[in-house]
Amino acid sequence: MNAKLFQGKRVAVIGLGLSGLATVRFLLKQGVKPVLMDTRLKVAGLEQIPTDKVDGIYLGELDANRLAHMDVLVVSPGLDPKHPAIRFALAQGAHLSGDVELFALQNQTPVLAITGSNGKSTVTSLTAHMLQCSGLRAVAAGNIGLPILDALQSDADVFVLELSSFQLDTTHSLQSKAACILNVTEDHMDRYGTMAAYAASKQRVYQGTELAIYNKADVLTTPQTSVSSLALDLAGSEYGVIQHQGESWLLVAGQPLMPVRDMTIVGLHNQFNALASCALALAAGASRDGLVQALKTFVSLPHRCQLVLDHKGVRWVNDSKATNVGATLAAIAGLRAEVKGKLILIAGGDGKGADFSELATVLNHEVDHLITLGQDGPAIAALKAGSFEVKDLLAAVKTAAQLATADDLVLLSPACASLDMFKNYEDRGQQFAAAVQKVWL
Ligand code: UMA
Ligand code: ADP
Repeated sequence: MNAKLFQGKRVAVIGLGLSGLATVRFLLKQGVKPVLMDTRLKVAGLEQIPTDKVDGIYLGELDANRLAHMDVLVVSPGLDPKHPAIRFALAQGAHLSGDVELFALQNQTPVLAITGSNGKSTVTSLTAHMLQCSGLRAVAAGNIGLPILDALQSDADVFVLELSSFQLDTTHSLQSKAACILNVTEDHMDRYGTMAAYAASKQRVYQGTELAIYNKADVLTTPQTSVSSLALDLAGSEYGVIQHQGESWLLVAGQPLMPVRDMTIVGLHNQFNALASCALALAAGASRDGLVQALKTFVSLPHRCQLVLDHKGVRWVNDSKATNVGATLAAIAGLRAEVKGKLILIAGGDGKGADFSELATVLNHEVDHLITLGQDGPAIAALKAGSFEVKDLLAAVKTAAQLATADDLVLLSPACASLDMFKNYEDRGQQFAAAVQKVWL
């Protein structure tokens, strides 16, 4: 369905968070007068919308009958399209859409699309940086934070889009120069129920792409449809990490690019992220010099294995963005080798229905002390004898401070979402940094 065809249709925007409000602004510009709905009774930012320009604002439980009168439902990523009222309306013939779909119908600029359970934001921002270092106007948007329909207003040569499975579920028409699934490990089981359903959602990123870039070591990322593809693997012969001039180098498009030690990001998972970013950026016209310059100057994103304090020989690391088991495993694998003393892990929060048993081996062999908090803290604590269960983050930091001595590293890498106790993962990371300053300085 073309965006123009929305004119004259009854359109509901369901969910009025960042992407919902951007959708409303976009529709108003298109001359569409949407109905606005949100299941929450209070929504920040709603006051920016002129009430006379919309066809009603309904807060609180969704009314199935009202929805059933709509032609198009633009559903926010945070709201499950399997909500009974939405399902009812779809069964009556309403069309399901989302902000990325509206973007896709309108956009004329080349797109790179990135998804995966972990590494999306790093690869999205690094790829955009590579394109910028190559002299192109690249704009990073989507799940990374800038609503995709706000990005559409920018004067860009390339859009680098971070797409969540939630966004992909309502996207049908996206065309891209290249699309990448970095990895698929368990996440969002409260929405999908099975890994097969979650992986199928991720696969949607390959629809309409000219090049599917995937992770050879992760079968769930392999394209399930016939499309030109590029498999990435640290040991690959086109893209990989090789020994060259006596040290490890990134191999990119069959040629050595630069020594790994010259990159600002560290850890094996980040070597993979670097290769994926190179492949994506080259597909959108980046130069090899641009790749090198970007990898030498990229500033890591906050809340991802970020050192917040190194004092009295103890390092405190904020990995609040580790909101699933795979991310926490990657953080421990990336950091353990460089910890001379004990590794003290703070974990727990809202597990989104995850099975934590995959953490057990690492908790028992790599982690010296485990401190847990939050709704699913007890399930994680049960995996390691002698764990400390605490009531909040300040208590977790105080407990870690009692256990820590010189050469130790205290890692907040929760393997869980933050929403049971915090506004979001940034809030959790900031509260951790503040507690560390208070307790350890
Ligand atoms: N919500 C309701 N009722 C509603 C609508 C939403 O209770 O009617 C709740 C949701 O359950 C959620 C919260 O409100 O807890 C926000 O949901 P939303 O759909 O309004 O979200 P936005 O503010 O539009 O932000 C979304 C993405 N959020 C989600 O997908 C949950 C942001 O990704 C993204 O940066 C933003 O659009 C701009 O594109 C955040 C995220 O947590 C970082 N993403 C998940 C993740 O990375 O794991 C998928
Ligand atoms: P996302 O946007 O997918 O949440 P981020 O780039 O923000 O990903 O990284 C979140 C966390 O995931 C990081 O703190 C790190 O622990 C882990 N991580 C990053 N890249 C990878 C990867 N390629 N494979 C596994 N884990 C990763």
